[in-house]
Amino acid sequence: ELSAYESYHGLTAQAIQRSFLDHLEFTLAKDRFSMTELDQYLALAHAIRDRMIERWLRTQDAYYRADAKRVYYLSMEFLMGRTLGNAIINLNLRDECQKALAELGYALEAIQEIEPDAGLGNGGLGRLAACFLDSMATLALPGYGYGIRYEYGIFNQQIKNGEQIEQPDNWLRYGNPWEIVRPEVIYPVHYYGEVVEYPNGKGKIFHKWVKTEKILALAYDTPIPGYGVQNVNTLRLWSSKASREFDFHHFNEGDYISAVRMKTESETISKVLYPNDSRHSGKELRLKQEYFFVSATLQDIFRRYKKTRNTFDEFSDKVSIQLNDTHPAIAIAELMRIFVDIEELPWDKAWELTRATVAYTNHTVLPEALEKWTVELLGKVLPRHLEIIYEINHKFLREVRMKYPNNESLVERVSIIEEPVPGIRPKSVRMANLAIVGSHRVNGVAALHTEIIKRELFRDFATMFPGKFENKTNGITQRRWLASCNPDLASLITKAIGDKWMTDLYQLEKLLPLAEDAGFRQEWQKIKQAGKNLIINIIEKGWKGKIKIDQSSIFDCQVKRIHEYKRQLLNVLHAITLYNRIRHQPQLDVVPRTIIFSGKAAPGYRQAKLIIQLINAVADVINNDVSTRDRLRVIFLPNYRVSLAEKIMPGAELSEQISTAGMEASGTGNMKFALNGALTIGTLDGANIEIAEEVGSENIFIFGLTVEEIAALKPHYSSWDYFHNDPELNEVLNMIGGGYFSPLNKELFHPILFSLLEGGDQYMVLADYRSYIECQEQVSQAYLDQDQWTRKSILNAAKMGKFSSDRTIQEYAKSIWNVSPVTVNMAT
Ligand code: DL6
Repeated sequence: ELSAYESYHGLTAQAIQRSFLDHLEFTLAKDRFSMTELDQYLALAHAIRDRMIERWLRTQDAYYRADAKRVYYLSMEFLMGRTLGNAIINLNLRDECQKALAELGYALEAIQEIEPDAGLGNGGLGRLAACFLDSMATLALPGYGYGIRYEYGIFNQQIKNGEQIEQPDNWLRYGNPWEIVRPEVIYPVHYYGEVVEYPNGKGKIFHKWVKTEKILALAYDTPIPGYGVQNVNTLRLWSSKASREFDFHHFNEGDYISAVRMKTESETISKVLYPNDSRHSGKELRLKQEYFFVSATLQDIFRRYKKTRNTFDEFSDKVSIQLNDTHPAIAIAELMRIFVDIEELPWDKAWELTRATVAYTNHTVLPEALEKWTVELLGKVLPRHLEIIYEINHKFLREVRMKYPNNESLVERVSIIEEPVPGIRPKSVRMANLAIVGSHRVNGVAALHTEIIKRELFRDFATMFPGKFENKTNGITQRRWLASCNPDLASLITKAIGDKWMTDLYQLEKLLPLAEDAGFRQEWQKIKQAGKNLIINIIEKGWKGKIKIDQSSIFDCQVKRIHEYKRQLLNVLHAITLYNRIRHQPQLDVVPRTIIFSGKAAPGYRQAKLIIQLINAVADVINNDVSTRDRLRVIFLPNYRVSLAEKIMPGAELSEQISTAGMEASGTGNMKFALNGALTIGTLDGANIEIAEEVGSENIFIFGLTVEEIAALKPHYSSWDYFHNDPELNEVLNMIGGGYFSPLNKELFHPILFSLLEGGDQYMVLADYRSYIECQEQVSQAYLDQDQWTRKSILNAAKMGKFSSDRTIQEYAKSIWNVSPVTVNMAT
């Protein structure tokens, strides 16, 4: 018999089984006859959660007792995916869980499939935040994630007649066993109203923000277990609630219906994630969301700081705030408002503390993604913040003018306020400029990207503040992206070199000599094949057995958001080129390929949605052509999400990273693929460059124009020349334009052709076409030598040490945050 303590805390199969059965009965009120699959998942989730609670409590206590400096990672997005499998890995409970469940006749893998993804993000930026949380906990750093508990995450994508249809993602429908609501952690957040000035009696003017509309932010906490340590950190997400005062006021006036309506409206703030990954929406609700979580988070940070301090002198020694892009940049104005208006600190002191506390990460150079709020909207929703921003700008520009006299064009460029141009653009606040001026560090997310922001996007600032700009190349957590998603490969690796790679990914270099070991290659190859078979199962299930996939074909994968700069179109042009080659020469000896796409388009991005339609239309023609389909398949897997990515990575052989050079800030999918042994075909863009440096040019397929070549070509680039001079390309484009893939609507894809030709081909697709096709020929040739391919596959994984998010976080901790680990000891 187990003690009560054991059944909550025990790490043996027996204790986990006891806990599972207890939760089934007492938490879910089910028995083994009435329970559903959902109940199995929930019971196991609760059993695993129990095993984190004591560590979680101890962690908070340890940070408090160490009087540690905390890092607050503020992000509008946390793309967490599923939690169960990851928690089991980080608690090192996989074998015991499997055993506990097997005895009851259940399979862990099947139970994991029940969990819905927490899709509270769009793509790279949100997933990076999730990987960072895992690394902070594993490195025992006192780090907190702060964001929004969206009721609806990223939409579910369905494909109907080749088109993307968006369905709401009601992920909380069956409850979320990982979160704990904190009814006592609730803060008011204010909007609208006006600012009044009043003298403080000592000759100073104070500002008060009055007549506001108030809503409440309620905290929900999710535990973030580290691996190999006792630390369990916290992700705190805010949910909006109508305030009580607000309710009573309207209810008492007797207008019951409008009181209920207003209550619901105030609860819409945390209702839904904006599904744009790279376009600023400019909507009032989005601004309210940004301020909502920033305001609640800063109140929480101040509450925690004030528990141990009664002056603000040490604020920046105890608090570090990282802004994940400019989405939380209003925090700079809010910090100033708290310091100056509420805590009554002198402006200069407040400004010094704010700048020493805040740091900003830029994730994109696309101009359409840079946030600008019109002065009109910001002034309406946050009138005091607008005044503060004006004041920050006024003082900043005064310094600029002093340092760089008679340079009004510089002043215009660096100003936080963008002046209006009648009929063209309204007067606006440039959030990136605010973030740069108000931070002590600004970082890009890969070496090239950081160079580009220093040289181009933020050139003036980089000249003004040379020490402020740094690179922090992105990373991914090997716990999720190898140990959890590819357990067979992980155990082969561990068998060969031990398990230290779980916390020190550079250990994978020990695999290098094994690439020369035929037996090891064979085992590696066997596991890759099993990964491919898993993808085949997904495809065959999705197409109800109507599509057969050749298990020896190259699994060529491009999975990421659909965007013109990521150039899924280039990949489609290659698919059609291969198709034509086989059609024209039926006896041609080609290396069979399965080209797999997956990804969502922003619902309002018409061209991206049309690209999805084109992929599906091309897939339809190719997959139904009996003369080619044994050698070429094109597949679009619907509803790309973290849990689908986890199934694709193990079986992928070729990783498509083919963005226009200079446009992909970093990419992180590129790292996940390579870690799982895929070879990359890519441009010299983002982190691809650093991947190439690590794996060596003979183990990666690089093609296309470089950033410098693009800059040189752009001024006189004519995509028509490529169209006229390359017969294969010409044929492909004529097919798309002539309705070959859309016989019922021959003009359907004209906008795509237009963008590539009349439109000027902004993303240089045609300029890179020939180089890409030739590079793909090298891929096919290389694939013929399976043994050599496997060698390269092992080398790729072995060289991924640099791309652990543990390395990235260590760099942030050292050179931006100045935080140290705090060990949590369960024995004391
Ligand atoms: O830094 C994470 C991730 C990069 O890897 C991608 O290259 C980049 O496109 C992405 N950026 C965004 C858009 N952000 N904004 N704003 O998701 O960030």
